[in-house]
Amino acid sequence: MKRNTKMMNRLELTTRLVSKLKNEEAVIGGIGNSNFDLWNAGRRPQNFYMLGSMGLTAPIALGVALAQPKRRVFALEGDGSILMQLGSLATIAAVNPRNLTIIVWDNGLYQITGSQPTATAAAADVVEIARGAGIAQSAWASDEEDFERLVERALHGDGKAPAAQTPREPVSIKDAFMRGMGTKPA
Ligand SMILES: Cc1ncc(C[n+]2csc(CCOP(=O)(O)OP(=O)(O)O)c2C)c(N)n1
Repeated sequence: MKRNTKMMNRLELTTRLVSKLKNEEAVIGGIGNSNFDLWNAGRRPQNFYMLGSMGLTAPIALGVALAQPKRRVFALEGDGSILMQLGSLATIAAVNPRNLTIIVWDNGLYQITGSQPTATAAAADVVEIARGAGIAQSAWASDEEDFERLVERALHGDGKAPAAQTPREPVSIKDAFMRGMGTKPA
């Protein structure tokens, strides 16, 4: 299913995430904009500002999550960076740490180096890739409220994959029903 999300502001979402962290959760900021937005969302001793290497945010976060299983850990990564290290998704799925959440800011760009398009601007779907790697709870955030709902789930859920939920995609739900009713061409 093609994603159906609204364009959102990365700094605003980072700020919404950080404002929900009340238990010294760790946040690993990826290279570039993910990092700068984390910095600007307010300094916390539990923030790790990973500078330099694309794709290392999720592996570092995995290490923190395994070392401190009682602490919730968030990785903030750009789409270009996660695309460079897709194998880490399969490793994370295999290890299956219940306390780790990876947030990918998918702008379809290598923005910080000149806004060259990434593969997600063409055909790749990061959420489908993550699901295929075995991370069953992967989901698109369709808007800011949906993002907060997913953060709450990460903070208060038990990390187990939920039973299938209706995707929050009003237009595709309506279109599918209309096709089922024969009032819209297949
Ligand atoms: C292994 C590696 N290759 C290339 C670079 C140069 N580089 C730094 S940031 C960046 C683009 C990052 O794109 P993305 O992760 O999508 O984040 P955005 O800039 O869109 O926020 C590139 C190519 C690097 N730092 N490390």
